[in-house]
Amino acid sequence: MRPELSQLPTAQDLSEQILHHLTHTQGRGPEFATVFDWRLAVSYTIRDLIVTPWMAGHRASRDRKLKRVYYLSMEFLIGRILGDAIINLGLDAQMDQALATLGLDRTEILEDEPDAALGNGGLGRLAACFMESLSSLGVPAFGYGIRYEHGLFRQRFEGGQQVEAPEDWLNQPHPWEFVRVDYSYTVGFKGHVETVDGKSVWRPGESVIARAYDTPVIGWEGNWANTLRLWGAQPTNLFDLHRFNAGDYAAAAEPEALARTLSRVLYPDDTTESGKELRLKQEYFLTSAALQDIIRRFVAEHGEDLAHLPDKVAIQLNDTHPAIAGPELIRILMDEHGFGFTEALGLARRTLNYTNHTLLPEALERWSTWLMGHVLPRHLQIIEMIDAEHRATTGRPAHVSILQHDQVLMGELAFIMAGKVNGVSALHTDLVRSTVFSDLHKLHPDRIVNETNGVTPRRWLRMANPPLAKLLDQSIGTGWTGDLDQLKGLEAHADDPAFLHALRAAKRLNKVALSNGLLAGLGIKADPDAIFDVQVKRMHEYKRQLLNTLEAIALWHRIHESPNGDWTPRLKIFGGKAAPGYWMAKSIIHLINDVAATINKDPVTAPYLQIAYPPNYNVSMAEHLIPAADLSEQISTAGKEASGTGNMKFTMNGALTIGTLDGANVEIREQVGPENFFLFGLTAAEAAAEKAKPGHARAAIEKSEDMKIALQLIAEGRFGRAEHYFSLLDRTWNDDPFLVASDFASYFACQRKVDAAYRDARDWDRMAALNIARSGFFSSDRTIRGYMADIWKVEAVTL
Ligand code: NTF
Repeated sequence: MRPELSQLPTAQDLSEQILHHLTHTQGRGPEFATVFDWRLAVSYTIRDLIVTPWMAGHRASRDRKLKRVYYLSMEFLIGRILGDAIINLGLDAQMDQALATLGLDRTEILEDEPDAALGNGGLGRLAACFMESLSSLGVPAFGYGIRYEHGLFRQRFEGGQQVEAPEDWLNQPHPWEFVRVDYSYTVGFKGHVETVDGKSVWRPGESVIARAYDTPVIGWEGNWANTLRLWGAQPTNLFDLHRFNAGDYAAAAEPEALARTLSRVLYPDDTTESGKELRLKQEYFLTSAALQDIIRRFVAEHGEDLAHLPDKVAIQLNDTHPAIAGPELIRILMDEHGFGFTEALGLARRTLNYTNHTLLPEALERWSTWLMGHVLPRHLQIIEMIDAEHRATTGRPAHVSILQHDQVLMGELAFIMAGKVNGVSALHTDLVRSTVFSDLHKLHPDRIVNETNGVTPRRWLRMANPPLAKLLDQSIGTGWTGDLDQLKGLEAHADDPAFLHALRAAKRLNKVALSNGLLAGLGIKADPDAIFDVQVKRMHEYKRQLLNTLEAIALWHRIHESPNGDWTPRLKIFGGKAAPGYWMAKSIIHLINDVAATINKDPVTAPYLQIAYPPNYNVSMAEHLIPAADLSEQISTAGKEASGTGNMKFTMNGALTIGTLDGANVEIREQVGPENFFLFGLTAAEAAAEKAKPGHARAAIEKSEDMKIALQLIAEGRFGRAEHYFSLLDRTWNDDPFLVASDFASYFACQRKVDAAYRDARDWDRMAALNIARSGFFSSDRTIRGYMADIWKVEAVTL
């Protein structure tokens, strides 16, 4: 335990500070204060405590001239901040006491905070876990992103169908951020390139101001805090006074409206590239502001000579979204600092690194050359120079290049401009080497490295699962929170009936709490002794929520055939949003809701099978669902899920996985042992071969009576109108690109093994204990250490 812990505020200090902020920051007396006022007062109290280590860290990094990590990401899916900050500061008990003396309800206060939903799914949540681990390890780092006024849309269901509404987390004061009016940068777009004294000069045709909003991210034990710096767009001229005075108020406000659209909304799509000019502008807005800020800080600390940039700066590009950083850094070095092209290129490559998060071809960003030239004319020239240089130095033939078919391939650009390129699980990295980037890998065999994803155990175990955290503390001590490998110590308890009993009791508490929530929210009466079988993630065909749904239908049908059979009760829980324009994913949502509506009111099957699909799945909901899960559904078509991180959270929380050999499932199974993992389905290689067979879907359906019946029941209109599902059925019979049919029989059989295993409580609990004990590898602390050693070459600070 750190020495300063004794200097932490007492419960009384905290309650005094809360009252102080209530009065002096919120301007409210306790007698008039709402939950919101109290929550803000509590947040400011906690923020005050973060500021001290935060500033100390900044000073230390600056004074010691340390190398820093800069994580550029279009998404940071942070969720709520307050609960996590209290825990990381080690103030859990004191705060509980303080709130109790003030007569406040802790849960009510914590749940009043809106989720900061500045991301879609895995990529954005990984960035948030990384920020927390960077602080927990004491690595000097900045996260750079966009301060979207509207995060990911809110989802509700009408007639079983997804309806989207705007999210408005900034419609109320956000107590965690500090606005930095002095850190504002101009970001240009469009215009033309001139040659002045033999040098290229870009004259942008439009510009906006990027203004910094800083949120400190406190690490475990409160020793270090890094900054998440989000850029908000501001107009260069607030409004057109001339037009205003002429009475044209709408037109007068145009410059402001135009600028603000840049940071208005998060693109609600994670796995398809979007060909929108606004999206390209957002990407450049983030990148340009971040690079200007990085260079300003470098010059302030190390002087004007940017030749040393790679010694002090490691930039990580989270997917291709900020890949324009390559040409932008070269532009700054050449056009603004007088470097030659080759030298600028070399410096940029030693500074930049790129993480690939998906192999799905539709997700690999590409921009039309026309659009790139229109929005960023100078960058297009530089991209052409990068491409020419690369082909000249590697002998790469002209038909494979960054610019192909009038498009700029951002993956190629990111790869060519990166010192290191990493995949996010062992399997994914192998596939990055052998598929999307196979020819670049041959030219640069040392460039691709693997860094298997991880998640922060502070949020996903200590905070989300208090009953389990308490049991772990009692069984192996508290050290696991900062050193997840210590969970290994649990193996010694895996055969101890008292421990297993306590483990079951902890899980049951979570299941009861969730059941109460489902009853209140959805009217579903869940049996806490049923298997809680959970699939939560973005809705996407490759993740195969359809496979899970068809299994439910087939099971329902089988129970009907022998209602007196020995069935294991199961509650299937789904959660997830579909991209608003992704028709097929929306159709699957509709189907799940229709199937749930029919099955849940069937008195014959009700004791054995229920389906719950709470709307608006987000980080906070995940914190409730994951700790209550017995079974984690990780059933993507092998070769499609780059890693998965939800799979790791479930494992840590003692859920067993039913899964394919995909993404990090492979490593989870290796770690926990194949006997503690429910494996089914084709491997990545088998899946690729299967897809190549003509008529694979129909052939597989014909072989599985259960699948055939499930499809038949949908086609008969047993779950809402059949015509809603004609396209879905047609696609499943005739195309089935994600091999639902080919894996169905294996999945169905595996689920029956799960049923049988769950009936042996003792053995199930033992498997759950071993899953927890062997999940230490999936801490994002381990991942960050990997990036530090293999990619960034930075060290943690000891204060
Ligand atoms: C996601 N990619 C992958 O689909 C997940 O498997 C992975 O765990 C996370 O990244 C984090 O690495 C994306 O969200 C995107 F946008 F790249 F498709």
